Amino acid sequence: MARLAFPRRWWRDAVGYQIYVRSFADSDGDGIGDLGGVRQHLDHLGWIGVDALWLTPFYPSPGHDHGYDISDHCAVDAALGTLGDFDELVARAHDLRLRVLVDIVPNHTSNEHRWFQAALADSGDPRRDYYIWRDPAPDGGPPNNWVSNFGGPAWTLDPVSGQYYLHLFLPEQPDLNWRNPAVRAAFEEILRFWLARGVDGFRIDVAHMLLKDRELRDNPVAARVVREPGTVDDWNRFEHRHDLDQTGTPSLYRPWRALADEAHALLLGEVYLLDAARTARYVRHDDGLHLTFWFGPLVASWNASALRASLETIAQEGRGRVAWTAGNHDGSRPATRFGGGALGQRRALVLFTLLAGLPGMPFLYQGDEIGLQDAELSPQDAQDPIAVRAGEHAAGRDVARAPIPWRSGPGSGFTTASRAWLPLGDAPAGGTVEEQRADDGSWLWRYRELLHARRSLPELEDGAPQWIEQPADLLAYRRGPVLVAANLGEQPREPELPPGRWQVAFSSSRATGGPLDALEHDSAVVMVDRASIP
Ligand code: TEU
Repeated sequence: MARLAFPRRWWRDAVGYQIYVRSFADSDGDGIGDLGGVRQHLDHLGWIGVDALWLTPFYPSPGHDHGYDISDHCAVDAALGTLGDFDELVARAHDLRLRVLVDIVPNHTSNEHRWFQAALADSGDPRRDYYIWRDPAPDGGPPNNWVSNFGGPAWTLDPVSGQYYLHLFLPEQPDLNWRNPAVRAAFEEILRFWLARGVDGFRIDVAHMLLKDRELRDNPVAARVVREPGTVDDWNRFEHRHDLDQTGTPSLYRPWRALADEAHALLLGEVYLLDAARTARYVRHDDGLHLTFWFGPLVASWNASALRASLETIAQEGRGRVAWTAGNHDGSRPATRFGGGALGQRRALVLFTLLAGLPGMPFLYQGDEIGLQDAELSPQDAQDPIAVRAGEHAAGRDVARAPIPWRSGPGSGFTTASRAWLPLGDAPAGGTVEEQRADDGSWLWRYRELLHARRSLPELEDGAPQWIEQPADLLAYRRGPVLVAANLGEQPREPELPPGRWQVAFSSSRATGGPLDALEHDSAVVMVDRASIP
């Protein structure tokens, strides 16, 4: 597969876009989004002005965690297409100068993966040691107190061998043993496979979780038990001292980095730690990951000083090696989190404007560019294992996974099937991509204007942004001749601007071009100092 002649570090000025493949577009009428559907809608991404797309897992999978339980890393799930479809998608994306990132899931496999099947069949098989097995505790129970991210114990008994295996997610997602060199070698092969097919990088699932404490010591209890064990709250009852973010984990990526650098490919980690210093360890060294996601904005409340604190520390620690995101397929959408309706949509754009000016790579999650809100789903529609297994409808992640409303009418332009895998819901009037594209006052146009303004900014240094003290509810930072300011309050307010001839290059709420008097409530601007530009 031909590779685009990219300059090194193509992601320095790039904007990413996350595609949850099952819900983006269905090209074969089975109600499930697929690779063909992605290919057919690439022009949408080019039009908005993104540079790279990240495809969530499309590999063969029994689907217990919708693709994050992989049974073959080097193939395409029949419901989502073929390797030929993947090649066509990459070729078409490259024609449009869009880079393609694929999701790599190294923490665990599906229990149906041939490695785990071999491990189950014969405890003397070398692949037994690809996973983490332990004898029961003296009372016959699990070997330690670790719990699964999705609730319940992190250990399941294999009755045949009498040993437990570890799974920090579902029992159908056994954790790999990254202390085994054969596992490391196997993943280098997987990377080589996709690099040879022309991918431009990898988003690495739970990149901080691969190594576990050698002695599998108990985790300290962090909070009192408020609910019965077995709920999704189990995870938060512990301090995760021994089951994740172990000392050697960042350096596991050294050989990956060598492979990626040779191909000018990006390594982007999902390091969900919410601690800036610990997160930055994964990108601090030139043999680590290139970028890490920062999830502070996903848990932030609508408060200027709290938001600034979350962005400031990681921008400092991460030194430009940060991927910024306001939403993804694992939680509530920003427009809903920040109040819902038009107010929530306004705020989501403010947040994205703030993220888009920081050093690093901003990512949009599909649908956020049209101001999509959480889908309203009834418990019987639930698909997410968190909702289905634990009966935790409220905690389910389906709300952000509903299919994209491309246009009005049956199937919403997503599918020709009579039912989609998750209900389509009714897009509010003017809410579809087609309608918004025809209306230059729409959210879609504003996101596009932001990305186009960003592209036309003068070249910016990677150094940490300089935060400028502001009146309450406002926040602002400067990167040389560029300044981003936001008003999170309910009243219009004038921001404090440093000396300069500041002009508005983008406004989340009004026309651009002139100077700035006051920032409307829940609005943000990108400004350029004309005095400092030749
Ligand atoms: O998510 C990892 C994950 O569960 C955390 O980031 C989670 O959001 C955090 O701990 C808050 O509780 C990734 C995928 O994005 C997700 O879809 C998968 O289910 C999971 O890994 C397992 O592969």
